[in-house]
Amino acid sequence: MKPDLSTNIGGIRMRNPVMTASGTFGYGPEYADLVDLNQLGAIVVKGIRSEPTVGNATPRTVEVASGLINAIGLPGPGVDGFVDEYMPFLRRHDVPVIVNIWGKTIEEYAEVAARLDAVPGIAGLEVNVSCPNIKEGSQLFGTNLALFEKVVKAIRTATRLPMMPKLAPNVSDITEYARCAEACGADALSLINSVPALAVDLETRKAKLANITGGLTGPAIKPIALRLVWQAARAVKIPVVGMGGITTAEDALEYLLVGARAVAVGTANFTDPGTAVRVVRGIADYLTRHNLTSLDPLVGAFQA
Ligand code: RRO
Repeated sequence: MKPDLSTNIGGIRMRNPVMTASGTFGYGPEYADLVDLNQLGAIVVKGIRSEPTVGNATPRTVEVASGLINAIGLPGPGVDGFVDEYMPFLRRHDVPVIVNIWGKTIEEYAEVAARLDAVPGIAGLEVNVSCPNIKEGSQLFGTNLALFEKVVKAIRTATRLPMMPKLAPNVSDITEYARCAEACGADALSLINSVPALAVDLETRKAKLANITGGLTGPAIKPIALRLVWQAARAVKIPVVGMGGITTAEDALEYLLVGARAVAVGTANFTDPGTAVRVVRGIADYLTRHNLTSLDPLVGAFQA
């Protein structure tokens, strides 16, 4: 018998626990010729704010040992552009669509959440309070607990959609943010965003990225993310989505063991767009080999 891979992330029902991480999968159509989107647990689209945005100067990405540093700066079509250009395509698929949202002010976050609330076909919102590459607002909201609380409360008031803040890794106590999100009405949590980082060019003696600093992702950050997901998941009852360096089913299973109810594949999409689907199959094989019929006995089974 095939194991049941389904999971429920704060009201978002997923056929399997593997979603795509925001910023690594475009808005869906970019990957549709390469991946059967209906086999994914959910699609999380690149961050959307109220207005179209151009993003940072190039170079925006640099490869480093076991990872990638990016400073893309959130280029995007804005709410109206996203809804007009991409939602008709996404609605034709049978996969939950989670929209990652951001803003430069608390009012803008709330406005974006309210406008998306009225759009058919959106399963939930991921709130990006942790972009390392935006000077105004966004980064600050994820590393200052008082501002984090305000933004989560404002979004809760603005929308009935399931809502999950995406936590920053560079805080001294992740459990404070996890508990605060839960207390402010978040339905789930996702973590981690990228780790603030720097790459230096020896010849020019300058930074390799135009933005100077960027966010590190990929296998290099998996152990950092696992520790944070473990701590966050133990601190709250709401479901946690774990991500950071997932390339194989084994990586994903480690996140489930430390308490994640779902995972996201990010940087690996750039080298192998089929990663998420491969991870789904690998999780199913693992359950079968261990005579498990669902994910439940695995989630949080890690013994410290
Ligand atoms: O667009 C980006 O530069 C970016 C964002 Br919004 C984010 O949340 N995390 C990241 O690594 N890059």
